[in-house]
Amino acid sequence: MKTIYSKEHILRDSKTELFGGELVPPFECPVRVEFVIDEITKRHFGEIILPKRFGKEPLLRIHSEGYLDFLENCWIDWKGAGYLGEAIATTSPSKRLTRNVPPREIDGRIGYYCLASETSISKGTWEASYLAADVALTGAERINKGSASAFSLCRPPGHHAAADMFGGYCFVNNAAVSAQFLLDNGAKKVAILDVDFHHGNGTQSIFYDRDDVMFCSLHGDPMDAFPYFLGGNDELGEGKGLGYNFNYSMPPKTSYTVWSQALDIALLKIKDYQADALIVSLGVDTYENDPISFFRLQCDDFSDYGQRIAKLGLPTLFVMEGGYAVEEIGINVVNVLQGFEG
Ligand code: Q9C
Ligand code: ZN
Repeated sequence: MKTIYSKEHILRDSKTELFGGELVPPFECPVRVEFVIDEITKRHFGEIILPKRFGKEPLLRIHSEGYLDFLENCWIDWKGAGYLGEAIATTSPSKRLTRNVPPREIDGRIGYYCLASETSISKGTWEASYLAADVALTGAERINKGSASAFSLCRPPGHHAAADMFGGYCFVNNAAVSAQFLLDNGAKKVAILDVDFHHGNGTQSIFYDRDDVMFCSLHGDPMDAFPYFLGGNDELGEGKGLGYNFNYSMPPKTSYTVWSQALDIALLKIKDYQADALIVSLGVDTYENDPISFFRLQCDDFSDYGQRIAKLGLPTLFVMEGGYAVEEIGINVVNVLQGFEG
């Protein structure tokens, strides 16, 4: 399997994350993908190739123009306001602040487009996010041209990003952009399997009323885990999307025995759906030693579930999402990919 990677992910190098009332160095940091590249190299796991550039059109199929303009200009506008730190939203539309108009002023704009204020916007964030989408699209194009599989080593991640909202370390929804690209280039149905520890709220919301993308997510129960306000098992889709969204939320300390039972049920849904291609939102923050998550998967379990996914026999694009135990992130990611290849 080929890996698509650009070292320019380093353009996303924010210094701050709002965590426990402090500004700390972000969990979503550049060394994450360097550890993955090191492991791919060490284990001779296939070629590493550069992304092509696809322009903004594929992003505009998923995200609103106003949102992409905001991402592109946020850092400039923030500096222009004379602020000294990184761009952080301090207020957002909410239950009883419902005026649905993007404000002119940057504090208002960033709040309008923000779903969680742990994530700071810094110089280079837009450039890296745009490039991460190209990494994903390059993988999707290979799948479209007949490859059995590809690994898009995206950074920053994407599954929390909605049509017009960033947060949870995500800006552009790489998996959603890839799914739409496959549909726009001949696929009739695409399934997205999200195995990141966190619910893929962005991906769910983007495809919630559609039947041409099935979304299945395994994640920490939103009663206990970010993103808190979406991801319940009773969210099944709406309109013609009803019956094409499935959430499998699980409690703290969930073991692989329980997690893999949920996976098997999700894989059955995907099998019955008869998709033309599968996209795996691959977060390895389900690992037992992940610093911000609470499942208990061990390194070998990642190989095992890679194998189970392969049994679907679908052309499969793996898109990198979360995983913050940086020492083991490479091992766990390559275990999934190697398990898949058998
Ligand atoms: N105390 C991804 O894995 N912070 N994003 C949670 C919990 C946000 C994770 C704070 C976690 C976002 C792509
Ligand atoms: Zn995650």
